[in-house]
Amino acid sequence: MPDAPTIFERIIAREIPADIVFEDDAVIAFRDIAPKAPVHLLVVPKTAAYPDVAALAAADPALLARVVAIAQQLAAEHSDGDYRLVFNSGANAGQTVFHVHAHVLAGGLTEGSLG
Ligand code: IU
Repeated sequence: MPDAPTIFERIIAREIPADIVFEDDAVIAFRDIAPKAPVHLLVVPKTAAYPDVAALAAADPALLARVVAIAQQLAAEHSDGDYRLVFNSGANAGQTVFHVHAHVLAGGLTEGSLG
């Protein structure tokens, strides 16, 4: 039996609301409901086939590249073009939704930089 739909599948199906900022045939992006930065967007491939970024990279690198390109485009549209791209992978790294997604964090990121 397939796994129950994740919250992102329900957002893609418009079963629950989200503040959608981008959508095409393969990808959707919306504002994170609990923002960790002035701009905090999630870029989500519509397919539920991949639980994390490594699975996506192995199976469909072109789709991962599309996610990154959309993240860059959205950072330019919603902030100054600079951004942090985060893929939590695994519960011990804070992943709660096992449908691959990129966090795009932008605006006021000077403090807490990993660099
Ligand atoms: P994570 O990398 O799996 O931890 O990210 C899941 C994110 O999904 C997290 O930042 C939540 O705030 C966010 N989110 C959301 O934007 N809308 C929702 O309805 C739910 C979670 I539930």
